[in-house]
Amino acid sequence: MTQVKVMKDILQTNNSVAGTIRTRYDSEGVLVLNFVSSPGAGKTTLLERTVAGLKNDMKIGVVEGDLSTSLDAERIAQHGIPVIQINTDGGCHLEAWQVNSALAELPDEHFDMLIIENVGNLVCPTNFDLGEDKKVLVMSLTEGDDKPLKYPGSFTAVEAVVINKIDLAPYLPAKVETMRENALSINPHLKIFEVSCTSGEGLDAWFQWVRDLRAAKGTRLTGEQPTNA
Ligand SMILES: Nc1nc2c(ncn2[C@@H]2O[C@H](COP(=O)(O)OP(=O)(O)O)[C@@H](O)[C@H]2O)c(=O)[nH]1
Ligand SMILES: [Mg+2]
Repeated sequence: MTQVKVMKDILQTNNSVAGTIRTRYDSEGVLVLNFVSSPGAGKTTLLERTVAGLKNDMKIGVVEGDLSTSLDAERIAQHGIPVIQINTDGGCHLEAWQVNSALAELPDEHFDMLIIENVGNLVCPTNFDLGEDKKVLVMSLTEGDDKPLKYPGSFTAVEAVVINKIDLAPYLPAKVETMRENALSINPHLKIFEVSCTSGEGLDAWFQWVRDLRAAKGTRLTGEQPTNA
């Protein structure tokens, strides 16, 4: 009983800070994405691809979450993008207060999109709202096409699934189509992308979805000239 109460308190506090983050970035027209996945599914590689594909169209900032090390942040920094690393020191997910503190460390300029890479874990991160517009689950084919059925909560908590590593399909028993069907059987509203972050296959549809989400937030892109009304 006590544990339930403590968990409720933690989530309530988290949701309150997440609400503050959401209100701020809604008012500024900044798109916020939260990447979640098992370790090694390809979150950082998708982030690198996304930054490389979209950084000429929009100003992007990144928050990296990891148990330890700044290795992922170093990968992102190589693309010339502002990035802040959070080390959770054993924590299996990011919480909104950590993200809020990290966002305060980003350069004081207008961003069009912020991407948060959560700690690699298929369960815990999906319980914690970080004030994002969309949670995106990266699921690699190497994890097996039964995972949507085994981790249904992760598929109901997100708006989009990126099925990654489809280049490996010829070598695996897992089938892209089965993973897609299993994911949709859990959550029929999911937007699903089938990609290879290695070959680049399928990424154009992903880029377009992100561009459309950004446009839907309303505010003009950084660097775009205001139109004369
Ligand atoms: N074959 C293949 N490997 C990939 C792909 N995307 C990522 N990887 C590899 O998978 C490993 C884990 O990727 P990473 O982005 O670090 O995963 P993260 O832990 O979710 O951030 C790295 O060795 C990547 O090079 C892909 O589409 N195909
Ligand atoms: Mg990573």
